[in-house]
Amino acid sequence: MLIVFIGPPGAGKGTQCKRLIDYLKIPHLSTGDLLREARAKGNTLGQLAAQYMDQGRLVPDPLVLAMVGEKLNEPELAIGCLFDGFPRTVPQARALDEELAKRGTPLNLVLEMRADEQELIDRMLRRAALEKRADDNPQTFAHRLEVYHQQTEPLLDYYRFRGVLAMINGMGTPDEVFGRIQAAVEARRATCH
Ligand code: B4P
Repeated sequence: MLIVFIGPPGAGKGTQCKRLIDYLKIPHLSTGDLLREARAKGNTLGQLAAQYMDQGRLVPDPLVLAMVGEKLNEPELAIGCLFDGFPRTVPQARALDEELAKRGTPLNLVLEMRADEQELIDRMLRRAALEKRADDNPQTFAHRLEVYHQQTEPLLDYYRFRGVLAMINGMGTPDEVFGRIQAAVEARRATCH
């Protein structure tokens, strides 16, 4: 299955992807992880990306698409993939659709993770204390939420129109949220066969 996770920062995309990888045994592609890896290596992409990430802005589409383009051609993605935090803009979604259309493997499901804004802020503060990520501070986080509403939410209509969108309530324990995701995945699987 080819599944996209969309949601505001802290909605639990990364957390739930880890569980779904174990459940479905398919590869995972997290643009956030790839960008943080590039940053840790200190290469040109990483240095450029850091300037955007630290301000809570999206990394420009051409940089993200160049980075993801190579990965999309890897043969193991033919069995499926969990796209975590990608696409985040309509041009990214169009580029992904074009690539998947060339391979004749359209997206099966887009999971929209939703959670109350105060809960997102509380999670970010807890993660900030543990992981010390440069983009987990109240000011940057507020900007990341604004960017989500402006640039990423339009994707929801894009995918609703294509009939692949499912809303997941991201409130509650990670186990409770995963139960809802499992139900949505199984419902879609039943219609795929
Ligand atoms: P991401 O790495 O995608 O990060 P995120 O939105 O903060 O996280 P996520 O929703 O995965 O939350 P998580 O599970 O970790 O992006 C970071 C930055 O990279 C972006 O701001 C942007 O600059 C750049 N970027 C990435 N992709 C891009 C793209 N395609 N285009 C352009 N720029 C891009 O959960 C958060 C915390 O909550 C964790 O500590 C977790 O333990 C906790 N948590 C999760 N679920 C919980 C639950 N049910 N209850 C309690 N706590 C929970």
